[in-house]
Formats: sequence, C-alpha cells, structure tokens
Amino acid sequence: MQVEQYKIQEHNSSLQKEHQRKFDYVASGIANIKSIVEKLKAFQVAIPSWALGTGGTRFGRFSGAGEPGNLEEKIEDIGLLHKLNQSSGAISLHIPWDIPENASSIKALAAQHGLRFDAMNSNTFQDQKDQKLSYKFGSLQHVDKAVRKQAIEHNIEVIKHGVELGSDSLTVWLADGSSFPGQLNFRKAFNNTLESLQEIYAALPGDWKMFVEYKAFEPNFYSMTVGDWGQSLLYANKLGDKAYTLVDLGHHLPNANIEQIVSLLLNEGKLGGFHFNDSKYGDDDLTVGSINPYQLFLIFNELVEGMDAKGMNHATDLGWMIDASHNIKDPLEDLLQSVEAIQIAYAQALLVDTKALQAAQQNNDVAAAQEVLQQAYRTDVRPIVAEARLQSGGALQPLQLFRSLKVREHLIKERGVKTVATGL
Ligand SMILES: [Mn+2]
Repeated sequence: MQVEQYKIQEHNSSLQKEHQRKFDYVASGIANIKSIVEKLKAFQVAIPSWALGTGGTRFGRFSGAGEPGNLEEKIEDIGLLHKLNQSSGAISLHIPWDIPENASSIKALAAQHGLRFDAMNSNTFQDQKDQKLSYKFGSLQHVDKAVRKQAIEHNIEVIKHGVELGSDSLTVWLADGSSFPGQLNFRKAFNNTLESLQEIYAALPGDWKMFVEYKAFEPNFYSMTVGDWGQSLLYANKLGDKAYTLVDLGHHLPNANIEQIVSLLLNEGKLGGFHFNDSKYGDDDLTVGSINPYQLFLIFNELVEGMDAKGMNHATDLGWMIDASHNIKDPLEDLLQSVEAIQIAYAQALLVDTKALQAAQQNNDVAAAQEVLQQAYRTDVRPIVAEARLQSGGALQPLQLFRSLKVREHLIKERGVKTVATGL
C-alpha cells in the first residue's frame, strides 16, 4: 500500500490551526526552537526487520493479520512508517530471517522508500534448518572449536550481506552462557568468546563498526557470557577502535541506572548504539516510553550532554534502533508510538538548561538541579515533534492518519489474514 502525499497534506490542513496554536504557545518560551526542530528533523530511528509481525511469548503467539510475508513487504511497511513520521528512515536487518536474495534490487526498493540499511544482526541463538552443529550449549563460547568456527563464519556471512546493502555495522548479541552452576568455566567461556569475536572483527571492512550487545539473563539463567556493560566493554576494549558497546534498555537487572552506564560509556568513547524498548520486569520488549518515560528522558539527557561534550553529531554518530516485540498491538501502530516516544525524550533533553544545571551542580544545589531537569521533562513537547514532522513532509498525527486511512485493513486485503512474518 502506498500513502499518497496529498492524503498527508489533507490530514495536516485539517489539523493545522490547532497545531499552530499549540506550537506557538510552547515555542514562545524556547529561545533556540529553530535549532531544536532542525535536530529533530535529522534524527532517524532504525526499525528492525523482525518487529513488523506480531511477537510471541513463551506461552503463545496470537497472529495479527496482513503481516509482511517477505523482506520486500517488510521494507514496504517501514516505508509506510517513514512516510507518516519521516523519522524512521532506516532498517536493521536480521540474518537469516531476512536474507536478501537479490541485494541490488532490495537496496533499490529501500531507496525508493527513502530507507538506508542500519546495523546488521547475526543470529547464533537458535538452530536453523539444515544447520550442521547445534548452538544448544552456546556459539562463540562453545567448548567445541568446530561450533565456534560455524558461528564465526555465520557472522562473516552477515557482514558480506551488509556490505552488499550499504550497511556499515554489525550487532552481535549472544545467548551464550550457562543455566546451572558448574556448567561452564567462566574464564574459558570468556576467552573463547573473545577469540571468536577477534576473528569476526578481523573480517570487518575498514569503515565498519561492531556492536557488542550485553544482556543480564535469558535465555540462560545462571550466567551470560556478555552479561553486562562491563563485560561488553572488556570485549570492545580488547577488540579495538571499531568495537563498541550496544545498550539495549531491557537488558539490565531491575533498577539499574542505565543513564549512568550511558554517560560512562560515552565518556570512554565506547558507546556504539541503542536498542530502544521499555520494560516493567525484565526484557519485556514493550513500546518505548510506555512504562518509564522519565528514565528515557534521563538517558537522552546524558546522551545529549555527553555527545555535545565530545562534539558528536546526535543524528549520525551513534546507532539508534528499536528492538521491541509487539504481542497484542498492531506492530505498525506500536512502532509509530515508539518512534514518537523517542523523539519526545530527545526533544525534552534538548530543552535542558545546561548552564543552569552546571551551576546547580557546582553549588551543590540539589533542589535547583532537580528543577532544571523537571522543567524540561514536564514540558509538553509534542507540538515541537509534530512541527518537525510537518516541516519534513510527514503527518502531524501519524497514528491518527494510519487509522483514518485504514492502512491495516488495506494490508489485510493485499496480503490476507493468515500471514506470519519471520521474527520474534
Ligand atoms: Mn536488543
């Protein structure tokens, strides 16, 4: 399904007056409003190819309808999102769930939709059909060198696909670890993993980055071989300049201070990218900003402060990706909400009065410091985010337009009711 530009214009015209009133009100109090809108326009979030279908849990999966049945349809779905919000101009591919059969035509299709290829994701956390050796007891950490070799070769294969598509980064997330005490020698598992990562790192093109993603628990429940940011940073430091830590918001133990982790990784020049989602208990993979929007704001506050301190470009110097699973919502509606939540947190962080905050910190004025942060967080920045979309040719209210155009109904007509997308 294609959304014609005139439909977006009609939608925007009908909401223009009300939008202008709200935007003028909030903009009147912000001196650098123009530069904030420009930064929001430049900020793009990559959509993962595995999140366009309905996700499942350990207990069941309740399929939606009109899900994309192949990579072409997934690109079409992300193109739809990008058309509506002008903020999701990238796709993060998962191999082998989404192997491009013809790279140049896939690349051309993505370009038609204004999309580029963000980080490539390898998969050694499950066995594929016809796979020679099993990853049941790990992949890059495995006690058997032949299993490690198979997993290394898979990652190198993923890099090759990425090169063909114009991607420039590889995300390695490992399910490796152990579920019972005594199962694993921690040192050997660490050293095997390091050695394997070194071989993959050696196959990276010169301008590529490698993201080492960590996770505290699950699927292994006693130890994870890349279990936290410290372990990931150890690997990244040992690997070299092209290796970075990737922070997935759902991959921490409860109540971890993620914003502090982000700040220190940035300080070390080792923060590579983000997987956005939200959670209440564990790796819940819920809609970004749905449970803890204040934490998301605090994270963006550290990102903006830390990136500015290093003269980094907010839009391009880190990898911004969503990693979520949509069990009960329409995946496209859920993704529109997630991108919006990210833009809101980013806009709020851009509002923080840095000078006032630094002065409060210097004077140990704790109350004033809190006031500065809350002043930004409690500002309703939604009209600013909408203005950025409007100026980029997107819709003032993407979700509302998605519904009024009956996008899902059209997709069901095109694709049928019983379609199942590959993914989580
Ligand atoms: Mn992730």
